[in-house]
Amino acid sequence: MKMSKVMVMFILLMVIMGLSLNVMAADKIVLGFSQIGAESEWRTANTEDIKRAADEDPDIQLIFSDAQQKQENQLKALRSFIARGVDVIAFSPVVETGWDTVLQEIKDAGIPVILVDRTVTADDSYYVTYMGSDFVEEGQKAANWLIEYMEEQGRGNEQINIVELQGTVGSAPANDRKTGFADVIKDYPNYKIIRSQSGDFTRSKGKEVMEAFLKAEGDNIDVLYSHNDDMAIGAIQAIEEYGLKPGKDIIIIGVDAVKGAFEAMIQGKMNCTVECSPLLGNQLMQAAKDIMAGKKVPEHIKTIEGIFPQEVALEEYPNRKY
Ligand code: GZL
Ligand code: ZN
Repeated sequence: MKMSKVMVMFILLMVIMGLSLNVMAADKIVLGFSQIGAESEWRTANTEDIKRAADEDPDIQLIFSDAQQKQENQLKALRSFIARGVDVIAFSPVVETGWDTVLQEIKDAGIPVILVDRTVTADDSYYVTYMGSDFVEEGQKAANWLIEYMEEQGRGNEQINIVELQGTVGSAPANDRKTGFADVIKDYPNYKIIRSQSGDFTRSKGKEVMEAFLKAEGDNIDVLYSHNDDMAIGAIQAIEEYGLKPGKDIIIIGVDAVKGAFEAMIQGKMNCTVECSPLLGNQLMQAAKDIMAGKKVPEHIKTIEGIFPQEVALEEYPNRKY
């Protein structure tokens, strides 16, 4: 059956229209991001900053997914990004292991990967860059501050009993903050971790575990080292309910430097927080654009961060962005 010239023209027109529409949509980089959840002030600040940066960037279309702290939800989200054919995939892995298969699937689909905030044990050929803090260094900073502080208090040679609230079991920050802290105190035999358990980075679990520590060790506890400020804030409530003074009877060190920690330090209930910045939004958008432009991206984009003891909390508080 001979197709009329009009029909051929019409089909051609449709094809050209389709292609041009495709090209139009293609001018935005489609970035799929799988977020862990909303377990802490840090996490919500990280999410807000990533969404802000994407909204402000005309070249990026963000597809955001919240996994409610479940690895299986992250795996589902990553596979949905592959199915949608996004340009770049980014995620903050809730734990370090269990990603090899999906990372291979993403590699086979030819989609570049950016690790945000936390790392994985999988081979680093599976991702273009890891942007985030050096958690071992954060643990070392916490321990070094404690030793210096105890010296200043004239307690450097006392037996110092420490309880440790660990982050989410299996997560890079929990593993590495534990390692970094232990690395430093191993040279000081009078510093001893007498209890260590996960509070899963949340205030409620931090309070619960601290209650158990107090029941078991009570007045025997000199220091609390908490892998994040949220668990420390939960523990402060437990310490007060137990009848001790947080920040005085028990020296409290947290990590993140969220506003809640500054408020606790200003009240004299917490002694120090090691900064771990969640403000990775701009770096993430820039890395996605550089990757799509074929530019070289460093394999580790390290977050710049400090440490804030109680005595600077009041003056620093107004500058805090999260
Ligand atoms: C650290 C981040 C941790 C924070 C917690 O970069 O992964 O997860 O320290 C958060 O507050 O829940
Ligand atoms: Zn590094």
